[in-house]
Amino acid sequence: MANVVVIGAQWGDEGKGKITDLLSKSADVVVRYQGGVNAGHTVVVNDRTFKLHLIPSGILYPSTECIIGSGTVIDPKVLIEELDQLEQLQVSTANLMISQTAHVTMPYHRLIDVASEEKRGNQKIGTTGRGIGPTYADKSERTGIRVLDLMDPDGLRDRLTWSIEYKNAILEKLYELPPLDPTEVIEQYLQYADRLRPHVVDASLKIYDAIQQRRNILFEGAQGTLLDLDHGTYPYVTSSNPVAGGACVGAGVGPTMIDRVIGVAKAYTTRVGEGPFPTEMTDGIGDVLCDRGAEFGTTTGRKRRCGWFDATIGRYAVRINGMDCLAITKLDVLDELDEIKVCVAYEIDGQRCENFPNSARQFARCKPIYETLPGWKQSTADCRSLDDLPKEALAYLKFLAELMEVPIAIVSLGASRDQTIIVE
Ligand code: 2SA
Ligand code: MG
Repeated sequence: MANVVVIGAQWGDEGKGKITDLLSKSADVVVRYQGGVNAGHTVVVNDRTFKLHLIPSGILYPSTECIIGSGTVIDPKVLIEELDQLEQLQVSTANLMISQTAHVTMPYHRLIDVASEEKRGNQKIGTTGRGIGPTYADKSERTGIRVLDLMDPDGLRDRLTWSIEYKNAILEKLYELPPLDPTEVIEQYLQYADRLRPHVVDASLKIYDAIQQRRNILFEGAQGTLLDLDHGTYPYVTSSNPVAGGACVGAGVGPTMIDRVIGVAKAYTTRVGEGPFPTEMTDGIGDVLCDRGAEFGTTTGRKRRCGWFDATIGRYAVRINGMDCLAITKLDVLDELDEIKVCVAYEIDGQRCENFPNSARQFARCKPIYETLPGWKQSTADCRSLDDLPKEALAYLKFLAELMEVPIAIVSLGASRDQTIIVE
């Protein structure tokens, strides 16, 4: 297995949770390298559903170490709720480690996230409202609070007294919101610190040691390639780097230490939040996929926009991530369709365009060029090998692999661990 990065090849919610859960079995260490509680993974094990935002799903394997890396942003309140939830379900959290250089989401980050979205009017991003952008903005502005600051009560008091005063001015003057009480916030965060302290480590050192010991590391991306701050559909993106390269920065490892990149893509496309989406379906089929695929956000419960598979962004994701192979998820959601469309390229102003354009305005003008394949009109939920699949389903997968020039290594046909085909 070696050191593998798993990334989302679309706009997030590709089913990375299930794929990382499968791969976690052979991983000794699972590392989250970016994002925060905007992520949402649903993992089903023995009929028990786990909804995790920050803690890698690898925690469900007793001997797997899980690390929340430096490139993430941590909302301690939510993290503690997750720890409590797992402990109540008798899942040990002793193997969870938190990077001391990760940044901490503060109450003002959430307030500013929500309030600034309201001010944006038609420039709205459709964020999860979890304070992610403002936490990363403070990191870049060098006014952020890191986990190691949280662990130092005197330092924290000093830093927070200053930053709450600063943020209060913004809350009051820009957003007409009541100010936060610094003492209350400081006391609350000191309590969080005590609860999290046993988990705090020098994460990049832990990861390096594990690599030296030839242990298998799984780097788990959150969100997806098209939501990447640098390489996604800016400005309709998240504030971190979900792409495979983000694993190096966010975990603190050199590129020479990564062996493989696995992309995860849904057999169709979804997007939650604003921004252009060429293959979006505005007809009834979109609703069918939404229902069958239970396409609602794990974090916010928002209905996801549904569209046909877009091989143009797929090819882009293969390139940007240096993808070695692909996992296709939720193939079963297409089971009942008469025919299935695949976007093979775009048309802009009468010109065929094979590549994903960087400008969101130009992307919004892309019209998909479709090829239509026949559906298979039967259930694939119980298929366990490629040979079990109806020939139309197999042809569909083959077509995607050819268009994207990447082999398909895993096919997922439902939420449970066993509803999976591993391609030999
Ligand atoms: P943010 O909150 O600043 O990261 O939002 C910026 C954009 O990134 C999108 N985004 C996501 N898209 C899909 N899934 C995500 N995670 C949750 C889930 C989302 C949910 O697993 O379903 O529950 O709503 C995620 N996180 C961020 C977001 O929609 C904005 O377009
Ligand atoms: Mg998700």
